[in-house]
Amino acid sequence: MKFAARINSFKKSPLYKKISVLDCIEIISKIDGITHIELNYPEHFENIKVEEVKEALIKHNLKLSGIALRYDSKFINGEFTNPNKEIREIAIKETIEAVEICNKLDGEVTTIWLAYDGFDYPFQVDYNKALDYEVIALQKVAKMFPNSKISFEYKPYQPRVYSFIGDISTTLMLLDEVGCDNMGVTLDFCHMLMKKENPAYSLALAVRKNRLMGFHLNDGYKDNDDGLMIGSVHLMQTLEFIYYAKRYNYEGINYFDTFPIREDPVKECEMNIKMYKKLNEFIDRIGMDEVEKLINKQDAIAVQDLLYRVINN
Ligand SMILES: [Mn+2]
Repeated sequence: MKFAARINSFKKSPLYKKISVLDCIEIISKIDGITHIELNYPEHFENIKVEEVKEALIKHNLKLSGIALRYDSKFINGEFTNPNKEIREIAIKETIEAVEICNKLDGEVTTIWLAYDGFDYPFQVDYNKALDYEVIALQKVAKMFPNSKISFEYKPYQPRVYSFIGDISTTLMLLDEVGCDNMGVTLDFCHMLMKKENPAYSLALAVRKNRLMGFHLNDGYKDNDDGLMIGSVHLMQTLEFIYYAKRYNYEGINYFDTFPIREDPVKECEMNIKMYKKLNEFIDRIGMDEVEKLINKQDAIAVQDLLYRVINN
């Protein structure tokens, strides 16, 4: 199983004072069970060279899960849908650079989260014009790198009041329109909860359209991108999500998109890995066929008995 840690959980932790990305890689390499790290572009490449990252990964025996785009505040009015053509083009250029770096570092997937492509007021945007811009930009990037995986991470809101692409169905519709096999979807557990989606159902839909590319695992109370430890709030939905990941033979990265602020980020990440493995083992112990039989019964009491078996273990 592949488990990836979030650099900023360490870089921005009050426990560590002004540490570099290379320091973070060294700390993360000591986490029990970790296999990958993920870097943001351009954020994490401001003071270091790609070659230095490559050396650090080899030295500490870690792989790169991928590069995540972090578009800065010049895109405040939108990345691919910005009303200013020049800014739209800069967004495309930065995305291309991110895929190139991901490839240089043998990363598995470049993840696009469009923080600013959305709207806040009625009459603020022309929706279909914006979606056209979205499709054109994604096609341009995806066609340039037919052998690279590029994944779209949707989020319903924050920082915009509405995102253009804010749920699983709109994402799958968008990817259909883009029409490139190398583009998929990254499912962020908190983002799904924010949209009141049931995460396992979103996973099933992504598989149905052959677009599943990445997981961002975490937990929260639904309204906000809380970034809590996995299973801490929605235990059964996390178990169900892991069950379907197994059922559909998900072999991608399990990236913990959590925000340990008061917690030791090493212990927090280890706890996430332990929890994932424990839930995974629980399903193995019950048996995939048995869980499928349980689902086919459509019996809520039998499901509650599954929860009983989780806590009675
Ligand atoms: Mn995420």
